[in-house]
Amino acid sequence: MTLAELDLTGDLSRPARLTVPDLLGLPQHRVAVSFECATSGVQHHRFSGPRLHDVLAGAGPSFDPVRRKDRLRFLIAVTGEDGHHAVLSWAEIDPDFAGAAVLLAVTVDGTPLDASGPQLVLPQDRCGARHVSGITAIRVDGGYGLGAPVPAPAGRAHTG
Ligand SMILES: Nc1nc2c(c(=O)[nH]1)N[C@H]1C(S)=C(S)[C@@H](COP(=O)(O)O)O[C@H]1N2
Ligand SMILES: [Mo]
Repeated sequence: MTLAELDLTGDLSRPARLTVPDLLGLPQHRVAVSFECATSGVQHHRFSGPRLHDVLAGAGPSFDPVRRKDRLRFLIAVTGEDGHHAVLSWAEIDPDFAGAAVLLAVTVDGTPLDASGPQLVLPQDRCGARHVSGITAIRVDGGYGLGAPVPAPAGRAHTG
């Protein structure tokens, strides 16, 4: 069996190429979710895997950890093998902000995702559309590439 690989890139000190066995090295969480699909109605699934926040924090996002406001400009862009694409904000999964228990699932309904790749699980979403499956890339972006201003020197700004 060929292991699917996921490229974790962007504003990170430790970008990585991850497989499901790599993700099994982090604390695993289980969740049962129900979501509605516009075309197929309500779906129920059980997922397990690490928290997305744990995966990304391990890759060293390039914000100032003591300035909470510095995290607010970060987004997380998730891409599936078929090109399906969704973004989250960093604050959505940060325990100091919305703290959603988003998982990077490595099993669905007991079936390992080693070959097909991990799936995004968002227990807070009513709709299923952001549950991107077969994830091939996650990009963390602090916004400088999108024209965000460079932050004020440390010590002058409010810490948030
Ligand atoms: N890669 C990928 N993931 C995807 C989609 C997709 O088109 N491509 N569709 C989404 C939508 S619209 C829904 S409702 C759920 C469907 O999940 P299910 O197949 O388990 O019902 O997957 C989501 N994840
Ligand atoms: Mo859907």
